[in-house]
Amino acid sequence: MRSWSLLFIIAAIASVGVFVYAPFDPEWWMPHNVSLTSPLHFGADVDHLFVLILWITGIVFIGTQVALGWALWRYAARPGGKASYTHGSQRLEVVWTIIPSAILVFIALYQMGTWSSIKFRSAQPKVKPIAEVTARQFQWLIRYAGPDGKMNTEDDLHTINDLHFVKNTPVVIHLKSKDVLHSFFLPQFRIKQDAVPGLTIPVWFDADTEGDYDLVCAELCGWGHYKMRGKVTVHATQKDLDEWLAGAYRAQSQSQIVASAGTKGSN
Ligand SMILES: [Cu+2]
Repeated sequence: MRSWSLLFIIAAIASVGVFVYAPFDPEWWMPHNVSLTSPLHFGADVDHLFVLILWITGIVFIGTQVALGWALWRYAARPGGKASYTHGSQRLEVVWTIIPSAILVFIALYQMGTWSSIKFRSAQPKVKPIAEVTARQFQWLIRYAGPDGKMNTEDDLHTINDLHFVKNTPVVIHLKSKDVLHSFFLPQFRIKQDAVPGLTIPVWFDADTEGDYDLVCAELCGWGHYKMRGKVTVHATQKDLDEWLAGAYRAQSQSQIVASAGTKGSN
């Protein structure tokens, strides 16, 4: 029936509208990007790739939807109409196999520079890791070097779901997992890296705006996956970060004193 073809054509027009609107208003469909102008501005590169792929898939999508709408309308069942049988077109099949393959090869080559600057160890900034981030069901355990400036010593500072650093400064963290696969995901930084049990994986990034951002797990890691959510605080200056570190360290020492006094009391 022709009226049904109209319904499907309207659905296609609505989806095409969404596609056409999306590249002109990225904040509508992607989290705000805080890594556009900073020294490690992967955010801008990743967004460029997103939008490029959106244009390619969008144009193909519009083309196929127009063809679909035309076919629905042109070949809708009509009283007295006769079905015609066709074996298809081999030439058409070759064309629609070669074009997508060529597009895929192009994207694979085009993104290589961005991929290597985010993932290749040779691109890792030569700075001391600011923290060790260990994923476990269902928390991010974060360890900073304490006052001695060294990691894995008695005076380390431990926080849960709370990562701090300074804007416009390259940040390196060491990512680990205690149990299963997790994925360290900073949506506003366009950074995503699996945390793999048994491996220590360096991850680097930075931000150009101070503020609070999300740290979430992007790998379905168990029943509590949804609550594996942390906070990233980007400070304006090193002084602000040092003040926060000192305060957190004082709070940790105090709770340790209280805890040890509690144990002594109960003995
Ligand atoms: Cu997880």
